[in-house]
Amino acid sequence: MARTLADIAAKVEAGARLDAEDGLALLRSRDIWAIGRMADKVRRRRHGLTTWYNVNRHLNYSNVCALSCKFCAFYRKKDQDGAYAHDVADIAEQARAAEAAGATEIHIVGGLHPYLPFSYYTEMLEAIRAAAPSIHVKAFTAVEIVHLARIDRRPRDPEGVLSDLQRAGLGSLPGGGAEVFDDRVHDEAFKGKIRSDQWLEVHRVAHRLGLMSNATILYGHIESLEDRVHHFELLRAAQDEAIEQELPGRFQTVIPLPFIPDRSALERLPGPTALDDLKMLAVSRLMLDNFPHVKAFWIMQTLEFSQTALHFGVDDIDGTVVWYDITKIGDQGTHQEVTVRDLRRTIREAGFEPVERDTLYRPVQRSREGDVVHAAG
Ligand code: V47
Repeated sequence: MARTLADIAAKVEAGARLDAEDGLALLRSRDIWAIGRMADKVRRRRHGLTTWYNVNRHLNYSNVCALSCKFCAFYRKKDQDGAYAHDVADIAEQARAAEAAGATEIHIVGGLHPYLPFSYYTEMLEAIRAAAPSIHVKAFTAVEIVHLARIDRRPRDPEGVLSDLQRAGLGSLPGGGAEVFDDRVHDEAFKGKIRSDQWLEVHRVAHRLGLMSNATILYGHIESLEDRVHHFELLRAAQDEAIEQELPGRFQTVIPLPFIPDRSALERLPGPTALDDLKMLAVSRLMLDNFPHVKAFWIMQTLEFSQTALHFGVDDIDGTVVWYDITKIGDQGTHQEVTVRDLRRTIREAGFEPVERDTLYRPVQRSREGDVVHAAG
């Protein structure tokens, strides 16, 4: 018999785990209020009214990429107009400026640069540590980690790469590059990228080494609803395993990313609607019952939308951001920033309580001047 929303609501009420059929029924349903109520219930059970945000800065060290993923408008080929790769000294200076402006985190990702040596990445981390010792470096997607394992002259595996990066100052892994865990979609929209098994393996290794990490799902392009549910199932199983094995690292946060068609090779596609966006955030909360946090990334959804999303399972908004190059809607430039004041007002106005966090979700306390005085244990 087909699963009804009432069946699912009863499971949610009882704190029971949803299965793939439930996930599919939720994604197929048009009853956005019923879905929102369930997600909000689970969110409030876990976090009450607390809504996290962070003072961060995103940095894209290079847009040069060996791949040509159809959904991506960010990459350039090495000699193409607009291709760039920042010097280590420039990156360290940006980290210093970010720290001086009060950021607790720098989020660094780039394309798969075909020629930069492995030493560029370790030197980048060391230079940041010297220039901005208090800043947490969340950097390099699983895709970049596998790329680094391939480019080094010594035979490497992701474990060796991650250990070297960790020694040089890497603090955690972001959730990018997961796209949708399905081979058909992979071959059509991001052929050449690592597949789901490798993405999950890099995160497993990171967790073994004590690194926290995040996970994304890129939806609203050529994937099916079944593919989305399958993606959630694989992420949930990976987190179950980390918990069962008591690994020192875990997934902290899921970030559902709506596909932005602008300037990509899939520009003819319409991209997801706002209702689909709300549903994906809510279903992420409901399916990923072992992920503590669901994050709205306002860069891709707008801050106004993120405010509504707080009623659909979201407990976290990333962040002050400042610079972002990977996606731009319409004629937006690279400078994309919100102030702490706007973030807090957005959260408060929705009826929630803003709490500044560091990357590991410890509350940050600041002096009246705005200096970090304490990130509680
Ligand atoms: O890996 C690329 C995606 C990701 C497009 O871990 C696109 O805290 C939509 O992963 N439309 C980068 N998405 C962003 C990301 C992220 C963002 C915020 C926080 C965290 C975190 C991670 O953006 C890429 C790719 O999956 N992406 N092109 C596009 N056209």
